[in-house]
Amino acid sequence: MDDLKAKYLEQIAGAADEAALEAIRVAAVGKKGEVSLQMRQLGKMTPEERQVAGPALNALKDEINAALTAKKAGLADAALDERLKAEWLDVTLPVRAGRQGTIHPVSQVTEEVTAIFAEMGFSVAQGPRIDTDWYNFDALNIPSHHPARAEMDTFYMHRDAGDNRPPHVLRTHTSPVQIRSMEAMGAPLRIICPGGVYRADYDQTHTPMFHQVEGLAVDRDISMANLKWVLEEFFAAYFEVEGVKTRFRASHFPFTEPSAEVDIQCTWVDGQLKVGEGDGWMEVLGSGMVHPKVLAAGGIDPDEWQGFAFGMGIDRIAMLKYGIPDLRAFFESDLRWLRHYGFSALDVPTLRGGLSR
Ligand code: 2U9
Repeated sequence: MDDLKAKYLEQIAGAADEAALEAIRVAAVGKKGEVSLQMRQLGKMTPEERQVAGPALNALKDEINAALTAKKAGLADAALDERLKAEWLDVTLPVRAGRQGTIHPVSQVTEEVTAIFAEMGFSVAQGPRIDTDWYNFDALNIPSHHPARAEMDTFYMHRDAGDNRPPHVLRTHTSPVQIRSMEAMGAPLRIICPGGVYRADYDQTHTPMFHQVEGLAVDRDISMANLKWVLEEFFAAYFEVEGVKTRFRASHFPFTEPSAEVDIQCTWVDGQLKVGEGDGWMEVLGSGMVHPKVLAAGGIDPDEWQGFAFGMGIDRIAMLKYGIPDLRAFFESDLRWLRHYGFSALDVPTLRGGLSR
């Protein structure tokens, strides 16, 4: 037994890497290793012999295992030291000209939208991207077998058999954030919720992750007229024009009643979009008065309060304003694209200083 111990401890001490260490482990204490085979002989011994050999073999096994663990940690430390010596970076170097990063159009437009709505008294609310199906669907008046669930191409999180937690999804819209905000803050309320959302869809105009901004205003006597004014103010500020007419077309969403799809006035000049001019219309968002059941789900009494809500695609309004042709390029991290369409980090959008330069 002393020979075995000396042999393996020496081998462990000399192991050059994790693979060599694993080979030693298998040869010594693996299922068919030398120490394990010795242990199998215990059954053939007399009880007296076994009383001596049993504990000694166990102690030997423990000692070898401890040496293996210690050596493994030592090898990992040494490997890290090697990397730290080889890979280093001088953070005091000056930035190379032309090598500054840019602000992504999605971030830029999120800042612009935030600045405009802040002026109208809306604050920004955020929430988790993984949420329960209750917050994403039920609370928004989309029960289990509602066709809207199937239409949303939802990504469901994996669940192990026997996991009793409620089903979780990647949020398909930012609406669950509004439910959480109503629960946390109650009425009156004025918020916008910008952020990434997920739907299993991929083609020229759809990516599995995209960005939305939704808005919610709850008060005692809020109406569609307030919604129309807020949206027209928003579009004029966002597209940096004097005024924008809107056209409300009756529609249907489970979470609003009545509901409207909203078009903005526009025209095309030499292949360029001009918002707020001409007699063309372009659909840009969905909206409506919050359904009483949805207010109630957020803990707000629908007999006392009412509100409007709207939702639009941030990526889409970014494409419209900045003439970006392909949505998929937004998420490809192509440096040439980012340099071309990106914004300076120093030009923070404000209403007075200018939204975009
Ligand atoms: C609560 C109550 C109501 C948000 C709304 C829409 C209409 C809508 C789409 C626009 C383009 C999503 O990005 S898109 O595909 N959204 O049409 N969203 S009303 O309504 C809410 C939200 C939260 C509590």
